[in-house]
Amino acid sequence: MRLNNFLFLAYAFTAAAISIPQLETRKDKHGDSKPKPCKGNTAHKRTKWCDYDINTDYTTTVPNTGVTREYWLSIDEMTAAPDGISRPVMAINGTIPGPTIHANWGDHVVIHVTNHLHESMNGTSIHWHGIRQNYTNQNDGVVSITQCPTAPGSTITYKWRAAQYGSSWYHSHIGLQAWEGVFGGIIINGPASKNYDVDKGMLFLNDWSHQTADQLFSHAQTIGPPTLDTGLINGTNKYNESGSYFTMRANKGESYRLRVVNAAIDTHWKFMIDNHKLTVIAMDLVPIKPYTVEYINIGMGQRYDVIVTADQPKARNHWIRAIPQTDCSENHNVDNIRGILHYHGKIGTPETSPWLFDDICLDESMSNLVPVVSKNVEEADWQALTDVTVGRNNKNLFRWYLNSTTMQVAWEEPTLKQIYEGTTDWEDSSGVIELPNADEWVYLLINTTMPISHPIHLHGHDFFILSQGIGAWDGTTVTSNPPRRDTALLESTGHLLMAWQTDNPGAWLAHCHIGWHTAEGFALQFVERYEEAKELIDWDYVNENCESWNAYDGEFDIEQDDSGV
Ligand SMILES: *[C@@H]1O[C@H](CO)[C@@H](O)[C@H](O)[C@H]1NC(C)=O
Ligand SMILES: *[C@@H]1O[C@H](CO)[C@@H](O)[C@H](O)[C@H]1NC(C)=O
Ligand SMILES: *[C@@H]1O[C@H](CO)[C@@H](O)[C@H](O)[C@H]1NC(C)=O
Ligand SMILES: *[C@@H]1O[C@H](CO)[C@@H](O)[C@H](O)[C@H]1NC(C)=O
Ligand SMILES: *[C@@H]1O[C@H](CO)[C@@H](O)[C@H](O)[C@H]1NC(C)=O
Ligand SMILES: *[C@@H]1O[C@H](CO)[C@@H](O)[C@H](O)[C@H]1NC(C)=O
Ligand SMILES: *[C@@H]1O[C@H](CO)[C@@H](O)[C@H](O)[C@H]1NC(C)=O
Ligand SMILES: [Cu+2]
Repeated sequence: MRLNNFLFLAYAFTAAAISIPQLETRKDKHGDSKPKPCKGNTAHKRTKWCDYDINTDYTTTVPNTGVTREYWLSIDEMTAAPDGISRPVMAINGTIPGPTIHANWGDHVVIHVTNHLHESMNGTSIHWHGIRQNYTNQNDGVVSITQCPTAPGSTITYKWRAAQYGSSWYHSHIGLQAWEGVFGGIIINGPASKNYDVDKGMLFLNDWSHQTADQLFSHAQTIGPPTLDTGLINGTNKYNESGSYFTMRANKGESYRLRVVNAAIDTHWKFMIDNHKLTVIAMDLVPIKPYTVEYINIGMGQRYDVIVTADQPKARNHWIRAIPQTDCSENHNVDNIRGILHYHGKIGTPETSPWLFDDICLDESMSNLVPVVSKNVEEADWQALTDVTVGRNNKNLFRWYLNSTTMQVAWEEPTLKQIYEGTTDWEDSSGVIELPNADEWVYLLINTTMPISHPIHLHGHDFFILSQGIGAWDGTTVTSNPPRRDTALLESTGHLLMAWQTDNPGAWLAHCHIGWHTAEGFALQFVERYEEAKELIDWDYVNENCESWNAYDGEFDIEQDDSGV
């Protein structure tokens, strides 16, 4: 339901802002600027970090910086033309990608998010993707799970500790809002597993259409995933003769760190720079032993930190390419999602050729992804399997099923509210799996006979990948320092065996990161250590946000037309 501008503006002035809980630690006066690296961390010694280094076990040790970094973000509606073609977007502080959140390993981070989506009357929430939220589940930012939507005119404050380090991103976790432009980078400075000269920051790969994701949802639900128009590299690209390419300057001999994020709604990318190899130093928020490749495979929600060295003797301009893999989704502009790496500031049109590749949707090979901080997996204390299928619901709309459940949860009844109120008999459609015992090893096997791949993302944990591939699981597992991360691909007609420990009380979503699929119910939630999760809830925080949403919803009768997450 929509109202005209005048009416909702009048409402906005009456809506009470959420009160902001007191900060526990001192504020850094330079909270908005980039933090300085810790002692000893230089271009020639990136493994070092004050008294810590790349071998420090960050899952048990966190530097006590005593610093709180505070940010204010505003979610707005606007018209933008990232590829030269105008369309309505939603953006954070007027930019796509939004502002980067910077912190040092060990800092506390406080972020105030204000919803200005008055015209669309969209609620909002921001999820800090990959941030472990150790004992801080209510800051995970997922509607229907950890919070109600934050209403237009309201502000919500998230607080978490940067207990890991590396590259991540934040994005809206309601409806398809993330793919209308509501996302940005997170950089947590810490040690690195290889030296580089210059940190070039985030590099976002997005797919993009000239219609909004919300306009395309009906196609996705009734016919299937729509063919998207094009893609963006760090928020820009050329389309026909309009727009402009992303460009990156290099000085000969220097090396650069890029923090690559796949922020697409439905595109698996190969990312490459012609003539330049990439040295991969981290997957998601996990530093790995460096390995060098011609291109990387990057699934939705995943991040890779790569180092590229300007080592080419002759040509000055080289194409940077994000190539949609048509093996798993279609795009009208497969060959022209590009940027330019140029030496010494002279930008020309590159005449370079791509590295050879097969068009296929796979993760990086498990054997290359070796965490620096080595960890082994013990035998399962609890295990389950679920198969993945698609079908149509009673409205004839596509829904995804894990076993026979498609998630259907309500924005205004988040799991944390239900836990606080003592609910134990969960609806089947809530997809709740309870994990009541502390520090147990949980194994989850997800498999599918369908020829469609799905990037699986787990909140609240980095999980271990015990087995992954095309075809059924053959019963073998890698338990000695397997890859661990927060997002991994369930490959087409394949399986993914994940493992983690129940070391973090809360309600944690696990879902496919294809935007359409999340909205179509491809999700489960783990209620981990119910009693302790309940103790951790700051009821005033959860409840005030819900009350302001309920008041808004009561007035405007906002419709929810998706899974709720
Ligand atoms: C996670 O939180 C628990 C409970 O506060 C604490 O004991 C543990 O040290 C924390 N872990 C990390 C890595 O911060
Ligand atoms: C975002 O915009 C708000 C005002 O709308 C401003 O106060 C804040 O500093 C901006 N945040 C960043 C990170 O630029
Ligand atoms: C946001 O607004 C758009 C445009 O009106 C609508 O299609 C979409 O369903 C809304 N999303 C949410 C999460 O309310
Ligand atoms: C990409 O955009 C972000 C946000 O504007 C910026 O901080 C970053 O430096 C850009 N990345 C590169 C590689 O230029
Ligand atoms: C881009 O160019 C193609 C081919 O000339 C044309 O069919 C299409 O309408 C153009 N698209 C836009 C959005 O201008
Ligand atoms: C899915 O169904 C299988 C076979 O019936 C069952 O063993 C398994 O426990 C179910 N998985 C979940 C997560 O409920
Ligand atoms: C999933 O794996 C289990 C255990 O290997 C097997 O019994 C089941 O048939 C598989 N299901 C699918 C859909 O592949
Ligand atoms: Cu999926």
